Amino acid sequence: LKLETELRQALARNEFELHYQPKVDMDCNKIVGMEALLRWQSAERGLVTPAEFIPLLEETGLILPVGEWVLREACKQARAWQDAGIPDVHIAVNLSSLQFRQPDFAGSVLKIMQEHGLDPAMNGIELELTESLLLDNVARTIDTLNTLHEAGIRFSIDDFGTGYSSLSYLKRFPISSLKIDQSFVQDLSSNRDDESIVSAIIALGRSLGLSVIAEGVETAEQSAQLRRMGCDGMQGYLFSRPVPVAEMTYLLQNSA
Ligand code: G
Ligand code: G
Ligand code: MN
Ligand code: NA
Repeated sequence: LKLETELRQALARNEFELHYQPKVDMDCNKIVGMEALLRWQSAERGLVTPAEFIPLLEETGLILPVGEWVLREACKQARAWQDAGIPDVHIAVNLSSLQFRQPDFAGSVLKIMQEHGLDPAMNGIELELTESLLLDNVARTIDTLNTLHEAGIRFSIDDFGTGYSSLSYLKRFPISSLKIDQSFVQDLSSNRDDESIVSAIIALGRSLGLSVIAEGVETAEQSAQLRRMGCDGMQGYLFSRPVPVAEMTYLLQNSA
């Protein structure tokens, strides 16, 4: 069976699921949010990670219905956690450029939140955008971001440092946080260039009033260094891998 056909069936058969990876505060280790990461639970292939199928979803346009499913699922889960008395859950959803460029993307996000009884200003759905997505048609990007921002949606820039963000654009986008790409975190303690880049991103974030989250934090040493450098939060295997919903619920219930 062609992978494309399998992916269409996966959507129809509801074989996609979201795993969640906590973002934690650097000082107190409290969970301050989480990133939703798409997984495909295939009968034939087992658990498939997105690196293996996102490119094809994008090529075929299937990312549109799948991306909408992701948003709905994240909203459904935010609703469920709220109903279970877990407050202030903040779910970050990754967006593809194709999705973001859909006519009235902003309206469709707000509609999905409304359908789940979520007030965008109260119950954080955060959207993770890449630098290349942001810089493709800046005028329209700002328009879409502003519409959603005014309703209370927050934005972060994913994989920050790997793209081409001009600092002047950064100031014009209503962004709340920068996520330092994990490639700079990996060798932080031994590589002076990485250390310089990370410290520059933290300084930039601070001067623009953005929170800075480090990705791919795997060791206590990296965590301690990032903390000394003034990083606000971290995400990575040190605290938790991306986990299924039941485990995430457990983590939330037991977060300091
Ligand atoms: O979860 P890792 O677990 O393997 O994710 C690999 C890549 O897939 C990451 O770059 C991540 O941004 C992307 N990704 C994960 N979930 C989604 C999603 O729901 N939508 C989009 N567009 N990308 C996703
Ligand atoms: O591109 P994006 O940042 O959205 O994707 C995050 C990717 O990083 C996912 O594939 C996720 O599973 C992976 N990831 C999360 N934490 C760690 C970590 O501590 N180490 C490594 N190597 N990968 C991680
Ligand atoms: Mn991401
Ligand atoms: Na990233």
